[in-house]
Amino acid sequence: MQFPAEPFKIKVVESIRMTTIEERTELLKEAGNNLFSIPAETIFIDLLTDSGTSAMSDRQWAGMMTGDEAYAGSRSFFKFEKTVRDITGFKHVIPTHQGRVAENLLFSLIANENTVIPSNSHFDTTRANIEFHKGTALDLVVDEAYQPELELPFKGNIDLNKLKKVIGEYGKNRIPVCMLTITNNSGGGQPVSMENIREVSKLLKEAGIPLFLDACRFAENAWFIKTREKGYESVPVTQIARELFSYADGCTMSAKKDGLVNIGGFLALNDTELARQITNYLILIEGFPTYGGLAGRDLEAISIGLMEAQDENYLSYRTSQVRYLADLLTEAGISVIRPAGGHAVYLDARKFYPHLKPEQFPGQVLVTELYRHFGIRSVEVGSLMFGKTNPETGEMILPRLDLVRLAIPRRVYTTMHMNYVAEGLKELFKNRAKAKGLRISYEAPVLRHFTARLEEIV
Ligand code: P71
Repeated sequence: MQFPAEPFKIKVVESIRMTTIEERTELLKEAGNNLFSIPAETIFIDLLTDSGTSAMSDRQWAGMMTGDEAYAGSRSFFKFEKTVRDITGFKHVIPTHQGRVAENLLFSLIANENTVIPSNSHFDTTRANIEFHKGTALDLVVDEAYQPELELPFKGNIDLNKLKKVIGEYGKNRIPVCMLTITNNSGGGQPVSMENIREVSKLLKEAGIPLFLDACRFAENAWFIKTREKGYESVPVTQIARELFSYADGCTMSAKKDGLVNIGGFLALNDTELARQITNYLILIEGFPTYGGLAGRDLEAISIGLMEAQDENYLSYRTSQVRYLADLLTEAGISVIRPAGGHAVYLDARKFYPHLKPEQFPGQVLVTELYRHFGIRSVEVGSLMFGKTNPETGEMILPRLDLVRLAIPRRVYTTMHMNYVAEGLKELFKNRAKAKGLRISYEAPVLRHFTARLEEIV
């Protein structure tokens, strides 16, 4: 079926409230047109992120009640450890309170000023953790990833020729690990094929370099392999997941995505000596190795969530819901990254507002207008997030694309909510010529998009 209905019924509900356009206009003014500074209560549909925003199941909530809160040796930890081992096949399982701590632990031990760490595309927090330790993070995704409208099944793949070149140039001594982000969040939530993972693993094995997966959205990636890659049509997703992990030596994971929980993560790996060192550091910064910054009940909810995320009825619905929204927009002539990603729809804001220059933040204009008129929150992934102002000339250094991400929380919104979002965007698109550009009135020296203030250019 093309658009399966939600494979769940709703047992608990949380009211959402529609504010008035006047209220939202006032709130935007107070927030300096920055949606990170808007109270979530005034948002009707929140598509800021799919991270930590999932609805947990009745079984997960039941697990929360039976979690074992023992400081050491908690029963919930052993269940969590067994689940992660069953899914990934990795020997050592180290719980963390979210994904970036797993990255911090890993790169604290293996990254330094001599190291170069390639990936298809590093996520922001991964890149930041590598660069914090003075390492170099390289994005080697296939060139097709930079062509938004090109419809290909695996635009998250790493370019094997680029990787070969990097291995030839730096070698094993300077490359402590190669990463693959599945799915590739920074590149539009696009999946990596099994063939690509297999080939990368082969290349790296020959060079003696370990492969780590940034596995936040491994289940969505496995589903795309099942539905798009030849030979996997009738292989169960659990088996596909197991196979893709089998080509790697370890993974970092934010369970806030395909763990279907509101907090949690882990690092899993085969290298016993590295695991020992990481565990010692874990005790210093997170907690004892059988809870790692989480409560026993969180470990219980993650164990259940990781399995539910691999349920094929759920994955079919999940990816179809995202595609459904992308298709409605495409039909209306609105440019989005094709094909739809696993967790989000990415709008091309320069195409949406062709009369605005990239210096006028077309993505942020779209984000503010979507909130002002329809109470929908999205996030800009473009000139505001990645652009930089040259401190000497005042000139802006701009990224290749101005995107707006509509990230869909898991099991939270219905198809009717998706229709509402599409209708809102169509309305904005009709009136697009009226939109005015923005300029920055305050920016912090780093990660400016979180706290920047912007004003309308009149
Ligand atoms: C997303 C997030 C959450 C986020 C994080 C930082 C700034 C803005 C939004 C988090 C990821 C991710 C990948 C591929 C690691 C993390 C960090 N994504 N890898 O997309 O997508 O995980 O948040 O649990 O620390 O909105 P963490």
